[in-house]
Amino acid sequence: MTRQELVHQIKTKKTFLCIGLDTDINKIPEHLRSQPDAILQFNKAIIDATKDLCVSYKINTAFYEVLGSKGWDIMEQTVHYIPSTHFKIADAKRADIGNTSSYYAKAFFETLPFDAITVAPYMGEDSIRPFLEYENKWTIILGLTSNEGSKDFEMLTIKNEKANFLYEQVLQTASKWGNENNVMFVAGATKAEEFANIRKILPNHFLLVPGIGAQGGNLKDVVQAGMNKECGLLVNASRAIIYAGNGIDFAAQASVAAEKYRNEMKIYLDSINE
Ligand code: OMP
Repeated sequence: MTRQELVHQIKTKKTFLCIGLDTDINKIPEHLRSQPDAILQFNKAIIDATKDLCVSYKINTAFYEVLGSKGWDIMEQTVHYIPSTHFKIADAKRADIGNTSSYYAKAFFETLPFDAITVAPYMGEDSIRPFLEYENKWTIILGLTSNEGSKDFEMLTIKNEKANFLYEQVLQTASKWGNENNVMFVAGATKAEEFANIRKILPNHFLLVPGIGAQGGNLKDVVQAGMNKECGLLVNASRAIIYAGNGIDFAAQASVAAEKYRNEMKIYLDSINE
């Protein structure tokens, strides 16, 4: 999907919500659990109920890999079920030596029809380059993550003339590997106090923002410091939406939770279009 198409979807649907399909067999409603294709049924019901409220779905591969080959098959069927209008993210956090990365890229961009993949920048440019060679595909590089451990490396003080923290150096260097049309960065909603700083370094890039809902990040804080004239944000919630209910009406409950976020996002989007 191109940047133009993504921005068009955001403006038309008045939402920049990304729903995380972190589907866990232990958390899905009991009435589904005994069925052989429980996770696929769950995902399909969630997608049917929420597709008008979001522009993107993020499949965290861990929740599928844990099930072995069956899980990989469910992931494949799920990504094919997502409408072509939606931005499909493989949250796989890959990147390796170039030769290996080229097969990760092929796996997620050719064998599977994802629009984007999350990658770790630690191994440097040659580990990311193979992902960038695909036209109209996106590489989402971990910038400042939402977890506690971000302080261990990402927030290390490095103090050179351009950066105070290591994550800033990552944003500065890695943004040059690609461009605003094929690179996004992860910025955790729990780190909203750093968003103004992130926007100084990357005024135009899209940011994938996980961490609202279950991790306690706040949508308003993220938007106030992080939104740009094209929106520039994909805000992800996984557990807060997909497990909003756990009865027969779980999909309707997920839709209610997604709609709450969408309604708030609509107000913010209207304010940049005025
Ligand atoms: P919830 O906390 O349930 O909304 O899930 C958040 C999702 O975003 C999970 O799939 C995480 O693996 C992912 N994530 C983070 O929570 N923090 C990050 O810094 C980066 C990611 C990610 O790359 O998506």
